[in-house]
Amino acid sequence: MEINTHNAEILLSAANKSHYPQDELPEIALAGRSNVGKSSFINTMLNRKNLARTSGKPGKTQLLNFFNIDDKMRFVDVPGYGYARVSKKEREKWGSMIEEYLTTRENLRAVVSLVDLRHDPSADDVQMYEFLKYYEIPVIIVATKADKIPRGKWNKHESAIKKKLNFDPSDDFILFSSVSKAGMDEAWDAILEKL
Ligand SMILES: Nc1nc2c(ncn2[C@@H]2O[C@H](COP(=O)(O)OP(=O)(O)OP(=O)(O)O)[C@@H](O)[C@H]2O)c(=O)[nH]1
Ligand SMILES: [Mg+2]
Repeated sequence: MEINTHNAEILLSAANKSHYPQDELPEIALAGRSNVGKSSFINTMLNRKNLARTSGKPGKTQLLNFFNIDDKMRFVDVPGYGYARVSKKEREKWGSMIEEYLTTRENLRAVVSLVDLRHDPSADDVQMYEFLKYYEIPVIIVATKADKIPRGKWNKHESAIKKKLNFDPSDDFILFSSVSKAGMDEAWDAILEKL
């Protein structure tokens, strides 16, 4: 598929199913801990500075944000998990919003699940991966902030992450940096393959 990735815009924000776009366009959702770099990933992939709003403040993204890409596909920016300063009630609301989207959305082709290359995956990261595997949702693991680790140590960090996730070798694993744009072409290849 030929996609003009420069032709992108925010389409809408949704709290539940009744707000989702009603058409057949394929969607790729971004999941990961708060602050891992989901919104930065979208901006980098679309060559935009701040289309998906990023901040140093975790918990910024509260709704499902749908981005239209050239009227051919969408990115869905999902609020991050594992942000400590939210109430139990908010966490539950978050959980049902994500679960509803991931388990019922027919447009969903794959989830890009982001983890921080520097650290072992959190319990939440492991749980997200297990959830996606359980529901047989195709997953692309993207290890972000690779610019913060010297190249010579990438392998070691990759192995540690795979081990902790109990990574299925048939899934994609991509080392990525929104700063250096490392892994961008590989990520596009993996995404286009899922559409
Ligand atoms: N060095 C470096 N910093 C990054 C990278 N990706 C994101 N960041 C920084 O990490 C912080 C969080 O990035 P966001 O993209 O807002 O993270 P998010 O996952 O969307 O966060 P929430 O919306 O809160 O869930 C920002 O300060 C980014 O500039 C990366 O690849 N390298
Ligand atoms: Mg965000």
